[in-house]
Amino acid sequence: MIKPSVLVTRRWPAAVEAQLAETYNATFNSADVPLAACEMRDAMKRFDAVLPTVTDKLGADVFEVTKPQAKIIGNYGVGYSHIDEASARDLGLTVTNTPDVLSECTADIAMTLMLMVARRAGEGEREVRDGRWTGWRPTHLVGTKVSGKTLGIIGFGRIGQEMAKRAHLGFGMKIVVQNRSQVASEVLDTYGAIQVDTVEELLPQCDFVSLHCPGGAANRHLMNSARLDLMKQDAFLINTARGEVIDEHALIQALMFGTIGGAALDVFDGEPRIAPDLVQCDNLVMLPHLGSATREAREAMGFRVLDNLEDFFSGRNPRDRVI
Ligand code: 8YV
Repeated sequence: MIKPSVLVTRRWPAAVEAQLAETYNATFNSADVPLAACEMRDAMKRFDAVLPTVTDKLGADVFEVTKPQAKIIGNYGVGYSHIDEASARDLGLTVTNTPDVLSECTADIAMTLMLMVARRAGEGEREVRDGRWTGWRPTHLVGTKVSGKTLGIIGFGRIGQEMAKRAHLGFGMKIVVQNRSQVASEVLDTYGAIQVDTVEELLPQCDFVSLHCPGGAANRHLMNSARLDLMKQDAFLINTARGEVIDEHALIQALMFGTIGGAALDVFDGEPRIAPDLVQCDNLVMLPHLGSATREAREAMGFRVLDNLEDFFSGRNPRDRVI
């Protein structure tokens, strides 16, 4: 039997690449440089499966192919707002993602960010490294207590729930959630959470707000200046979802004028480009999209793509089909 051809657009963990090479006629991107749109379009014509990541923009232009060879896009990652859904549907492509296997690690990074910004860990680290630390004093880098506070979670899917588990069971936090559909009461009860209908209702109640909703057009600038104004003046905003969910210009204003306490971001609009003014904000923690960056999660994500490919090429509906 001829092995299907697959294009892997970035370097993946070695164990997964080895399995891909054994099972498929696999082409790897040994330079690990993101493909240009024209190369991606070319890939749609030449490979049975294309395996992209968040760094590949699969906009409508990439799908302007009359007879694509590609039948499946096996995305490495749970979020897929970088793939133009309408065009993929028009071409009859199957698109899969990698949920579950990164939920715990992404929630761990959201907790890391929440603790870092509240306890001023980024500022402290910069101070120590710069040789500016003059010693202990009662008024030095005094932050905000996290334990027992109220955490608002926007988007209560798998990652949002892992965040609630850590915050509620580990830190005794009260949990308020906003989600586009009603969450089952037994799920809410597990985390002592209450659900509110709107983001407007959630924001004024919370000491911390963590974003766990999908990106894409529907949630672009969900946190805009009007909503940032609804946050408490000493509240913190955490984003491990997608950069576009926050209007960064409005966030910069809020941070600079101190209308919120601070923010912590793992994702950025137009990343890896960072808006220069963000860098000026001391009450901001920034990480370079590390949500799923553990050996365990990254391998599991790769093997989950392999599971989806196996289903697809055996004529079954892939378990993580999203389109
Ligand atoms: C991934 C993520 O590493 O899975 C996601 O949606 O945001 C990341 O944690 C990245 O998307 C890889 O494609």
